Amino acid sequence: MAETTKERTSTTADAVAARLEAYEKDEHLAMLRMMLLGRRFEEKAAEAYALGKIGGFCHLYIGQEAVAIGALSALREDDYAIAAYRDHVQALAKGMSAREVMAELYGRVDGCSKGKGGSMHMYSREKNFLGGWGIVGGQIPLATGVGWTIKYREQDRVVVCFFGEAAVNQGAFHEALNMAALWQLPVIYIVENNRFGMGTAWERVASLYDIAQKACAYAMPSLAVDGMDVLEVRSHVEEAVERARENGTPTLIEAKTYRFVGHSMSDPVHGVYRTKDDVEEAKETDPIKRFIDQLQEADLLTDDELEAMDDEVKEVVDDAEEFADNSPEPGDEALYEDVYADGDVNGRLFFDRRNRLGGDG
Ligand SMILES: Cc1ncc(C[n+]2csc(CCOP(=O)(O)OP(=O)(O)O)c2C)c(N)n1
Ligand SMILES: [Mg+2]
Repeated sequence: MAETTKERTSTTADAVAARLEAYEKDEHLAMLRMMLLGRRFEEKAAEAYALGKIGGFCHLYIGQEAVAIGALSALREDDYAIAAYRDHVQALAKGMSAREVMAELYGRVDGCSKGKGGSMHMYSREKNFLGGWGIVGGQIPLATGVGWTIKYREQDRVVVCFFGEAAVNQGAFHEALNMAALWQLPVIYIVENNRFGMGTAWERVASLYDIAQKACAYAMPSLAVDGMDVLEVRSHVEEAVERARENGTPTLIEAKTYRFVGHSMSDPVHGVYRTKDDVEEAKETDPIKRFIDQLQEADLLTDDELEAMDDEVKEVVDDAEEFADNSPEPGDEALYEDVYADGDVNGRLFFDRRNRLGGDG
């Protein structure tokens, strides 16, 4: 049985220096580029939404980038990730193209879900990004199922599952974690605690504020990390991934973070549940700015490199916007397509290790 651990993490100067040392310069720059891409991509999405080019729900991730990029940088390409509806940046960080994500936001045929899912349903089988789920907490038992599949197929893979803190009080969370710990499934559960579920503060709905402690009930390793620090997130997720690969030990990680934008595009940035000053104060911990400062203090990034990176990322985003704009809307016939699964997977379970999905999927 796994030991229950409750670690304290730190962002002291020594810890930061050690983490900066742990990766090559190009790895640091790749993480920073992905954070900038996520930010610029969503700024563009907000613009397009305001212009009426994107419809339906649209939940932005601005402020939380260090969590997705830190966590997903710790994975290999063949590992899986699954997320809630705040999923654009996770999709990009898992390797999906800005074009297919933007086209999905626009509801166009070249989107990753053929324009039928929209903002909450990013998905790529090729990149092992398993969505994009709109039901709060719905992806948590799904991740446990993916963990079970990995174990059953004896694969050397892990799955990272992202969800908000508001999902933690649901029964599904407890059932899923209990099974993962009991069966020793290679799942890393990452709670993105941005302090609010829509307009409800975590303290108003939680009998126990410290989310990491909840894993004690399942004898599962757990810890809290500073979710505004990409290197801190990455280093702790790497340890969890190692445990998961070695013997299938799951981990619960609470990433303390903050969203700088409204719950969705149709919600105000601040209002009854938080003040303008609260948001401005939180912005001082902007994860992108913090990472830039860390890199520059360590002489790993010049102003020119940063400017060139930002220009390149903006070009990628502009190209994605143009691509989405030019992609056609799905025709009426698309209503009847993809309603039921095709082929052998429909309605049958195979317990003889045949891989009915084909390939390695
Ligand atoms: C089962 C369920 N109940 C309610 C909702 C409505 N709803 C959508 S988002 C949300 C808040 C979720 O907050 P959290 O899990 O903290 O994620 P965050 O939005 O902060 O990223 C709620 C209640 C839903 N989508 N699904
Ligand atoms: Mg939340």
